[in-house]
Amino acid sequence: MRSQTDLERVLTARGVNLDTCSDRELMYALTAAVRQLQKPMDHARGQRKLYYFSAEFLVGRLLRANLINLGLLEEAERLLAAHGRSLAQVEDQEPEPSLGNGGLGRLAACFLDSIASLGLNGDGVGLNYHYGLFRQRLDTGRQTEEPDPWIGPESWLLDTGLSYQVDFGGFSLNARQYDLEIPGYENGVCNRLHLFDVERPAPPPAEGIRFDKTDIAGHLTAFLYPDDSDEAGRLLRVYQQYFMVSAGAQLLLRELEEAGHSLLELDRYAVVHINDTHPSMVIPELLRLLTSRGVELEQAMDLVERTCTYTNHTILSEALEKWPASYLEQVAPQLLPFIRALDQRARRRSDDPRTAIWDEHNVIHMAHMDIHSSAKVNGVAELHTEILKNTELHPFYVLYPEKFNNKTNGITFRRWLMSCNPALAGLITQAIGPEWQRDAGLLEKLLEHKEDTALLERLLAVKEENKGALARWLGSRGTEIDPHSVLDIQIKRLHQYKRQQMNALYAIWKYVQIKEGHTPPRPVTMVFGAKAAPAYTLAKDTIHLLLCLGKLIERDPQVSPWLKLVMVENYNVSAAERLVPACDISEQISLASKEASGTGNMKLMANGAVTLGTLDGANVEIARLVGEGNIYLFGRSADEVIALYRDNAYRSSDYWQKPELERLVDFILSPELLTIGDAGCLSRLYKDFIAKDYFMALLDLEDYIAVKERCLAEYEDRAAWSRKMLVNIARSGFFSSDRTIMEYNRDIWHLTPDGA
Ligand code: CBF
Repeated sequence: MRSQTDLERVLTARGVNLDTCSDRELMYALTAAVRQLQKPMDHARGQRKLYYFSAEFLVGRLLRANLINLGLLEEAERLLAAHGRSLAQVEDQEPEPSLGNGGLGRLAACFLDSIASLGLNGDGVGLNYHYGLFRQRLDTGRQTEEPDPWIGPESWLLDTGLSYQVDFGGFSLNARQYDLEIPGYENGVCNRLHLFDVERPAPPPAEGIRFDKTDIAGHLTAFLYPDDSDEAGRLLRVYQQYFMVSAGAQLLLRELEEAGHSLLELDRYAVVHINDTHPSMVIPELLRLLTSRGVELEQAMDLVERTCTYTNHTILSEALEKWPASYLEQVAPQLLPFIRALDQRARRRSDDPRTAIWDEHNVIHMAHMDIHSSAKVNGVAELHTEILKNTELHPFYVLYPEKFNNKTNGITFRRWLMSCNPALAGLITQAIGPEWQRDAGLLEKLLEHKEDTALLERLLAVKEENKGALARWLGSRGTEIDPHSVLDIQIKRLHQYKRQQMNALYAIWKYVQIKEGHTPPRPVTMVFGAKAAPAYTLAKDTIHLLLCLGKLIERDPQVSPWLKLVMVENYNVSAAERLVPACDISEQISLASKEASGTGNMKLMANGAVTLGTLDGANVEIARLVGEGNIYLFGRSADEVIALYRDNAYRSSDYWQKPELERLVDFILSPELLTIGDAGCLSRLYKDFIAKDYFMALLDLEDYIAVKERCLAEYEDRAAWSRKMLVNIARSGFFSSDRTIMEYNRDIWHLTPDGA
């Protein structure tokens, strides 16, 4: 008789009937069973430990990912199949934790996976947002926002029963600690993501995402990035940040003391990683806690500087947070003397006012505090780090050259290839063996197969299968696409620097071309997935334009057989897992110098998409790795763009005056579009194009159209294209987050892996 597997035993013991329970019941039962089988292994005692503080952890669904890391995936699939069930259907019931916005949060999630998989002792520290960023709806022709609840009766969250008191100006709240377990890849390690929450969260808002932003006790953990267009919203963000870092710092010191270490050994046993500026207040909070326990202030400042490390993820000033001192006076007045002391120390080190923490307008610069008080500061791609050193943070680089270093981002291939694209993963394993699953660098071996026509044909066939699967999934959501068309995909947050608006102008160009009889060699499907921040009007207008264009094209019998424009509603990790394997052309078209790195570019290349992009962020490294013939580059360089800003030399109207461009921009206000769309939204966008265009879409538009057309034409040489796909997959291994984390550890954190 067949013996029961671990999973089966646990499910049977829990009384689960695999034949009769619903998919949802089965999902909850599997969640509970996996949690039970996830035996946390304690790291060796006395080890240095990393605390990765981040406002976002976009972990995605966890069932399949955890099954893979625990080595239980095949067992689960076999077991379910024996009862006529499929894991794919079951996991569709799993709500996706809404704990992040975009690249920043997904990077943090990939990093936690890699930290555990490399056997490193490192936990995440964040907040338990109940309704996430928001759930996006597009059914009214524009974006509307709703709460995105994800915490169910049997979620992955463990209530630790621990809590920490956080004192705000005038009142206190308890931060309750919930944990998500993060198993490493087949190594028995299980780290944690600590998510702090208020004791009595308010129910979801009655309508949309509007709620009383002054009700801190109820709403502190309701939403990620609450609307900050008014002061109450900005203050709420500061409350959130202080709540997260105060609880996290208390947890750290408790663990340090429980391990028997003295506070003076903080830097020896702990690393506090500050992921972007949201957790920056951990610096003065640690100073406050250390001095309240008897450590001298100067000594505490030295200790904290040796303990903290900081990553900068953007040069956009809107994301380099600065808070009026008056906000901190209200939220956490106890921090102000420590921030003042840090500022005075910074001023003793440099008399350059550009490096001040507390400026003459009574504004506190979080990134400045991070740089002065961290042992290391890094950017997230080579170009980005160079821009930080030479331009944006130059005065700091002059002061602390030894602190600055680059750590090019990465992605976990376990989720972004093995899990989301099993057909491609299987094909790769057939060709080069399974070792790449532990070391993505070994994907390079695929280069030996560049002339292997059978493999190249299989590669094309796998892509077709994945496009078919995407078409079925979109079809089940009411959107039909042609799986045999070229899939041209732009999936990322909606922001003007990412230039979805430039891609919209391409769609207009293509529409006009087809109307004039220039049909493409095969149909093209342009797919967008993007959320716009609720208060970012032009971003929402861009979504509106894209939706209008989608409708216009669909209604036109002359154009619709050749062109389709689709916006995937509520783009999130689960949607990305469907889109990434199916993509032919990966749109990475930000204005050079503005995208710090990008990570979607890495996921898409690893799945055999070919990049169409500017020399921005990690695209620069992709281009170097794959070589000229395997990427489509266009647009001005970062140096040219930086010079244009410096000299205030860009006038979008100069470009708009070119008849070919004027025609495209003016189409936004054409009768065809105005009968579909909202005149207010469309004219706002139109005016922005001609009077401002801050992110210079018109600057690169002609080149973009020309190169995209060349890319579509070359797609028709299927044999040559399949070789490009192969080279992209083979060279993507560099972008494994395991490599990134090994570099962080080698140069920044210095943790000892288990078993070393
Ligand atoms: O480093 C991770 C990502 O972070 C951002 O998303 C961010 O929020 N600052 C950047 O925009 C990306 O370029 C970067 O890849």
